[in-house]
Parts: sequence; C-alpha cells; structure tokens
Amino acid sequence: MLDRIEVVQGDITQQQVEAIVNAANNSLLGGGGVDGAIHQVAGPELLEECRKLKGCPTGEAKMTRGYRLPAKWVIHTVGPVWRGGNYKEDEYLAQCYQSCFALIEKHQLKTVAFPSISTGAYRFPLERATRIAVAETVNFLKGNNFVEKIVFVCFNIRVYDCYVNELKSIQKVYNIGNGNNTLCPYT
Ligand code: AR6
Repeated sequence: MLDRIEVVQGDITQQQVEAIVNAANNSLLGGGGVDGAIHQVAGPELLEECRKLKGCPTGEAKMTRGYRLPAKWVIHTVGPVWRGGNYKEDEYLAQCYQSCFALIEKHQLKTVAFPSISTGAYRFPLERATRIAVAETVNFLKGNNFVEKIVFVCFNIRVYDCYVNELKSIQKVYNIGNGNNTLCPYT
C-alpha cells in the first residue's frame, strides 16, 4: 500500500499523471500559489470551465479538464484557512482529501498528484497538515486497489522533508503491523 505513494520535490504543473489536485479558493476563479501556477499553464480555457462551477465550499472538490497541462484532469479543492486550530481546520482539511479521493474513485483515476493543501497562503501548520494528508491517503489506499500512484508534490525541500519524515514514521507502524519490511519507494 505504501509502495503506491511517492514524494517528489517539484512543480505540480509538470507532473505526468492523469489528474493533479489544485489548492483553490471558494471562488474557483484562480489566485496565487499552486492555483496561479495551474491556471497559468492550463490556459484561459480552465478559467472558463471554472466559471461554470459557481465556486466550491471549503472541504469539497470539483473536477475540470486540464487543457494545456500534461495532466488530463484537475481536481479543485478548497482547504481551510488556519485560524488557530479551533475552527474545525483539521476536519476541513481531512475532508478535502476525502472529497478528492471520492472523485478519484468515481472517475477511476489511476495516477494523481497532490500539493500540500492549505500550507501556503492559508497558513495551516505544515507538520500537522502533512499528518492529515498522509493519514487520509493511507486510509483511502487501504480500501482501493485500482489507484496505482499518489504523488505528493513538494514545492520546496522543507515540505519534502516533512512528507518523507511522516511516511517514515507511518512505515514503521505499518511494517510492525504487517511483518512487512519492504522499503517504500519515495525518492
Ligand atoms: N507545485 C507544487 N506546489 C506548489 C506550487 C507548484 N507549482 N506552487 C506553490 N506550491 P498555496 P493554500 C505549494 O498558497 O495554502 C491561492 O491564492 C506551496 O509552496 O498555493 O491552500 C488560492 O487561490 C505550498 O506548500 O495554497 C487560495 O486563495 C502549497 O503549494 C489560496 O492560495 C500550498 O500553498 C490557497 O492557499
């Protein structure tokens, strides 16, 4: 199961996967960060399709085509803005991953790349967000044999190290539970 998770440092717009996830805002009409990068590479047709979606509530996800991106599809999800931790931020972030996985399952996507949702402009603490991202992904993959690869695309080394460390600690727990000592191929 962990062998289907990859961590790479890079730009999500360049990933050769079926779908990439966008950390969008409620309007779905573009913005900065990963959202801006995705719209820039996908081209104006993406914004046109997004206008028809009439926004997206926090924690939910909507899918569009990828247009000029290498990825055929974009799954737009809206993470919570961090407000200190007492406003259900953890639940909303977990819900983002669950909403994306529901679409991944519905459309039978095999390869999907995720950015670190909410940890940029929305200021969600990175370690905490990474624990949620990994836990939700592991939980989904346990019950799904169709997905071949989930890639966590980390824009910088700090994010990359955080994901690798989290996966290492999960792997320990997982290996103890299964007596399985194969190494996870995150690179
Ligand atoms: N590829 C992969 N990761 C990236 C890229 C990229 N090209 N560019 C940035 N990141 P953010 P949020 C990382 O701010 O916190 C937008 O304006 C970045 O380093 O993009 O969910 C939206 O319109 C960070 O680790 O998303 C919303 O208004 C992660 O992506 C708001 O920002 C998320 O940072 C959403 O904020």
